[in-house]
Amino acid sequence: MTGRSDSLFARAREVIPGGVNSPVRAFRAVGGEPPFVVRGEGAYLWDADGTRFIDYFGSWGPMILGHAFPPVVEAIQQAAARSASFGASTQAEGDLAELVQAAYPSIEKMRFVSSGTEATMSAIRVARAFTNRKYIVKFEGCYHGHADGLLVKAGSGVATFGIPGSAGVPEEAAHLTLALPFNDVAAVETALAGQSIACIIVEPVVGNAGCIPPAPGYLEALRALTAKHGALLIFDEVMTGFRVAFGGAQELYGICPDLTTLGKILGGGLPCGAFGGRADIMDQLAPLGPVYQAGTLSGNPLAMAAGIATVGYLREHRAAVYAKLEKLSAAVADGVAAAGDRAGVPLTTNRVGAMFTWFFNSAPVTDFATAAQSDTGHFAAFHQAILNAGVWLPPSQFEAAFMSTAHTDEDIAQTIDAASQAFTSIAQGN
Ligand code: KE4
Repeated sequence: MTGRSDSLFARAREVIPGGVNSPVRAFRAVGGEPPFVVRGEGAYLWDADGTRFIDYFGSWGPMILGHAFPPVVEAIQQAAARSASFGASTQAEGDLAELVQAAYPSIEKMRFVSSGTEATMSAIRVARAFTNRKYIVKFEGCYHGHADGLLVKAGSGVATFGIPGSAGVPEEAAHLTLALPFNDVAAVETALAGQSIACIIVEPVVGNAGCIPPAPGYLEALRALTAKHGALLIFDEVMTGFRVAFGGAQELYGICPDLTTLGKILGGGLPCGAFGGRADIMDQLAPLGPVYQAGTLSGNPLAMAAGIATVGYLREHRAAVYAKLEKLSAAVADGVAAAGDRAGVPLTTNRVGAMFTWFFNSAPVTDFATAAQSDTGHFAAFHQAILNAGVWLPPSQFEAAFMSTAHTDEDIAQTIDAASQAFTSIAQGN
């Protein structure tokens, strides 16, 4: 770090805890100081020192069409000229809702909110009301935002209730959540047989432990077991929605959840989330039913405009977009993996469509426990070396990398070359 970024970071730390508005941005897991971004265009970010980076975190998922995609920029500009917010209903909310329904047939009714956190906490509240049950199940390594009941670590035994995963989370809140191993059907059977569970919330493809695909038959088992025990199945597709397929993981794996949460790509980079599903469940919400949920900026016209432009473009160009994302993602994932092999650096590469992770691990990564065996020191060294070569990966071994339609074959070649040099440096013990 030199120049303006480091002075901007120093200033930020004076007024913002850690100098960041979200912890992962502080680079604590990889060392060094984060570049401060001044501009993005296409697949690239530029920092305050004028350095250009190929961007593989894409604002943590939203920027699937690349930064400053002209149709999205124009839509936001036009909406802003009509005022940024009304706090009243607009046509755009129905327009985007219908676009979502066309992609997610399981979503009979939905409500927009301003973040993925709001979406998941609201979905859980409506699930609890609908089932008249209070206990929920999540999975270790899955992140669903920072609502109290979702910041929970696994208890001592597989089927024991959670313990707080953060200071400030009362044990009473954690106690209502079971945190189970991902990809372990027996653990789910034990939990559902032993307790009256309102819902299971799952990242159908885990992104928040790094990318971990569901084992064959796992999602089908969650669907069958929740139906058998009267629990609702919530697919948290905040990350996978429009990412692994236009219709998300539920399209890719052919599963119909009771509720779905969306975010990230849905808002095209603006603050936007949504939760939705069966109408008989969603009609529990005020003003129709007894479940309260609200938001000043829910359905915000700028976010709706950005979402309509983004989701509309993905729908209009669906075949070409997802074919390109698959080609570019396979090329970079496999190319970097091959470079690691050549350098003798053990890697496990997990990928589902345009989300992927290189685990510094010689064993298969199938859940958080195996992901946690990865060599985070080697990851940190890799991250720093490849960043210095102009390639910006998500700054944690336990995050997924993302491809956009703006990346080019040249970007992929540059990335593989930078990775090869970084692996050589690691293999030489530098
Ligand atoms: P937000 O409240 O950050 O919009 O969404 C929370 C959320 C919910 N569900 C899933 C599957 C998510 O991945 C997220 C947020 N993802 C992280 C990235 N791992 C956001 C980045 C950050 O926290 O800064």
